[in-house]
Amino acid sequence: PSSYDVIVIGLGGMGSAAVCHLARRGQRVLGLEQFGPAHSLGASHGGSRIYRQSYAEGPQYVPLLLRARELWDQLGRDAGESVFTRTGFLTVGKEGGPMVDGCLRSADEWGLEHELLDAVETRRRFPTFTPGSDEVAFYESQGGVARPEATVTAHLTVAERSGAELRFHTPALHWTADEGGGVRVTTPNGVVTAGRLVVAPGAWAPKLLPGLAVPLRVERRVMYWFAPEGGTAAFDVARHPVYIWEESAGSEVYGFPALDGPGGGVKVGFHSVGDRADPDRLDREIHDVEAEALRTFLRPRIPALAGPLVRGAACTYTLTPDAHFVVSLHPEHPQVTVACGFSGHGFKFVPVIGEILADLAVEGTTRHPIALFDARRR
Ligand code: PYC
Repeated sequence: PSSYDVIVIGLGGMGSAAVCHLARRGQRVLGLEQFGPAHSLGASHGGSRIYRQSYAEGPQYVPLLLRARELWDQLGRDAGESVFTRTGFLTVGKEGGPMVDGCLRSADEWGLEHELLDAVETRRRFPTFTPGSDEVAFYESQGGVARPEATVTAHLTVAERSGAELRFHTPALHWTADEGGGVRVTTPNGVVTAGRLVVAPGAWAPKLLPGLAVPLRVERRVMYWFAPEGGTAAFDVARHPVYIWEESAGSEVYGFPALDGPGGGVKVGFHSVGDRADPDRLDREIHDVEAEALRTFLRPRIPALAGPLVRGAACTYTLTPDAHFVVSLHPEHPQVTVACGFSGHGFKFVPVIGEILADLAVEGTTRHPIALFDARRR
C-alpha cells in the first residue's frame, strides 16, 4: 500500500493551498518543493497581488472569486496572519475598451457593486491618476491586495498543523501513473508512492507535464518599486486602490498602494511586456532600459510614481493561448490532477484553487465551475 493518499508536486501558491485543503480533509498528504518555503524563484513572491471581482477575463470566474474571498478571510483567521487587505480596485481605459467593458459585463451579470467614473471624477477621487479626456474608470470597492509570501506560509502552516508532511529542497524529477491506479514520484532521495497526485509546478509545468494538449509559454516579467515624487503619502493604503491601466488591448500597467514603508518604494509593473524564459535560467537582473520604459508609461498617467527606482524583482508568467487556466483531471490518468497555465492572473484565486484541487484529487469532481480550465483544450 502507498504511504500517502495524495502527493502534491510544487508548494508555490497553488500547491501550498492544495496541501492545506487536503490535509484539512484528513488526507495523508506529502508535499514536495524543489526550493525552500515561500521562495522567490517562481511566481508567488513580490509582496502583493491584485484581487478584484468584476472579472474582465470572463464572468465565469466571478463565483470562484467570491469563494476565494471567503477563503482568504478564513485563512487569515486560521493562520493568525494578515493575507488580504481590502483597498478597492480601479481600472482606467478607453470607454468600450476590453478591461472597462469586461468589468462592466461581469458586474452586470453578477449584480456586483461598482461605479463608472469619467476622467474628471477619476482625478478628483483618485488624485494620483491623470486620465485623458477620452478615458473612463471602473471602480469596485471590494478589490484588494493579497500577500503572496504570507499566503503560501499560512497555507503551509495550516497544512503541517493538520498533519501534512512537507519536504523542501526535494525536486520531483519524474512521475508515473500506474495502470491500476496509484502514482510514483521520483526524487533525488528515492521513489515515493500515493493513490493520487496533484501537479502544481508553476513555470516548471512544461518540464513536469510535457504531454499536455494546451501549449504553455513561460515568460519573464519584472515587478518594480519606484520612490514617488513627494513621498508615499498620496499612495497610502488607506486611500489608494489597486489598479490596472489599459492603454489599449494587450498593453496594461498594474500597481498597488504603498505597502513597503517610507523607503520601500511603491510597486508597479507591465502586465504584458516580457520575453520567453526558462525558469532555471531566468534573467533576474533589473535593466535600466526596462525601468525607463515603465516610467515613460507612467509620466503622463501617474506622474508622481515616475520617480527613482528603489528595486525590482523578476518573476515568471506561464501563459496558455486563451489565457484561461488549466485546472483539471489529467486527460490520460484520472488519479492525477493538474494545475498550471495561470497566465499572470491566477494568484487572486489561490485559496479556491486549493479547494478545487482537493475536490478533484479526493472526489474526482468539484462543485465549482471549471469547464473553462479543461486540460484537453488546445
Ligand atoms: O490579475 O489583476 C491581475 C494582474 C495584474 C497584473 C498581473 N495580474
